[in-house]
Amino acid sequence: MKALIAILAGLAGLTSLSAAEPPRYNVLFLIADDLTRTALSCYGNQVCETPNIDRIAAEGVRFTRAYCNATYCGPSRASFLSGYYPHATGVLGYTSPRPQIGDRATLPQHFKNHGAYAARVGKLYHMGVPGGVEDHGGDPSEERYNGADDALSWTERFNTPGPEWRAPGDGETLEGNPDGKKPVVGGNTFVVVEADDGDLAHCDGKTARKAAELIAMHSDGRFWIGAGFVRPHVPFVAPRPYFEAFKPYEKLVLPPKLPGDWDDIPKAGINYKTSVNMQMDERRQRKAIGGYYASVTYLDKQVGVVLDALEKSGQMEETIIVFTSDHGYHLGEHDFWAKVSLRDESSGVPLLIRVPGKKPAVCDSLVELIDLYPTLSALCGLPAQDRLQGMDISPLLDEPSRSVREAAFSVAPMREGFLLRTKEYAFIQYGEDAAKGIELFDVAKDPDQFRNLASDPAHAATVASFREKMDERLSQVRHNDLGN
Ligand SMILES: [Ca+2]
Repeated sequence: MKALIAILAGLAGLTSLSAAEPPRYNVLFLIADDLTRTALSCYGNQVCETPNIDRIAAEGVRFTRAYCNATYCGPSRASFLSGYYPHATGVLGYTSPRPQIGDRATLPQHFKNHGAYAARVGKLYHMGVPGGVEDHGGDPSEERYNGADDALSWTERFNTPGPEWRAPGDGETLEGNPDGKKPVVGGNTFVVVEADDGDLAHCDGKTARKAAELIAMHSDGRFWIGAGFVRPHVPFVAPRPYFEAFKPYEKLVLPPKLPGDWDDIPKAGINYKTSVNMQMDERRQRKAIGGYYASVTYLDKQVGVVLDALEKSGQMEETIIVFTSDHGYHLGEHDFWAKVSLRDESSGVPLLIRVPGKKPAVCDSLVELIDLYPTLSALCGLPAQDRLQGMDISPLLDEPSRSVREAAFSVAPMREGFLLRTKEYAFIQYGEDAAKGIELFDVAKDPDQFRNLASDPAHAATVASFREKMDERLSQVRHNDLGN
């Protein structure tokens, strides 16, 4: 019987492949690196203006409660591109998911298998920034520039190395440099460079132009083009004019600092980068925000280049546009900086989906990046795959007031941290048995997540219920067809 089922399943597979129709739409997949939604004007930022990203928001659906499935590059990208949670594949670091998924198709590969031209420009899977994208000369197609890429996902792929922290200009190392004697350095370090050269000198300018060129070249057939930008990941490098709006840096406002803020945070919940361990005084903190915003406005300009190319190609009404980031970022909230943290600034992501013919809307449903694979497949009429762990959230595009998930689930493997985020609460535990601490925030009353209610007896039942739900969620995630 089993054999018969296998044969029938095999035949069904063959039929669907032989009857493969090209996808109904093109997909233009735009992804930033380390971009918190709080930095975008379409999400309410009053200082950092992002008119091009806002264009997508104005014509598409803007998700206010979208969460990544892991709060740093490697596992987040491996997850939403493969369609499996980090604890399903075990990809918790900076590697490709290919060894774990075998010959199963990734998101772009599914489109490729159904007749689309699938291209990567820049960073889609993990690439070290700046280390992996620094231009050391030679041909950009050399293997050393591919990072933790997955060749099977693409018809073609293009790397766009740039000068990064070595860009000529005015640079300053803000992190670990209290006496100001350290020169500008590489690595995952807070460095600001007000660069002399223009847009095209840097990675994202090259990524935008290459993506624009590919759109023009492939306007007569279906495509899935991913443009992966590296800003606003550190180093905060952008051409000089992008910094002007944020100067003098002294005028930038820091998030509120509460005395004793860390007293109710478990040790594992203190982020890996803080104002304290980075030795950044308030001048440096303000400049870090200015450098980040300059990087975001530079990124926004490059997004505009790609959108203009799409418009010019005449494909706007045949193309789905997605804009997102691999995870969010702290800009000094609780004196935390960067990613990894499971609080909203770091686990929340911008998510904009524009589908031709659908009305612009704002959607407050909880959604996850892992939902993108089944959703884009459904929108383009490609076969659904039961094995995928995300949900098809395309019904939300027609009925944005609906809600499809009770909770979003995200992880910070570096901290053994796990998040369940409902509309009412953020529940975070450290360790699979929560032995390293728990945080519970009433996000309706305390959106900035200042009061940890985990040890409040009045919330004991809520904590117990979340503990159970977390165990269930992890068990569901590990129940899959990968056999890991
Ligand atoms: Ca990242």
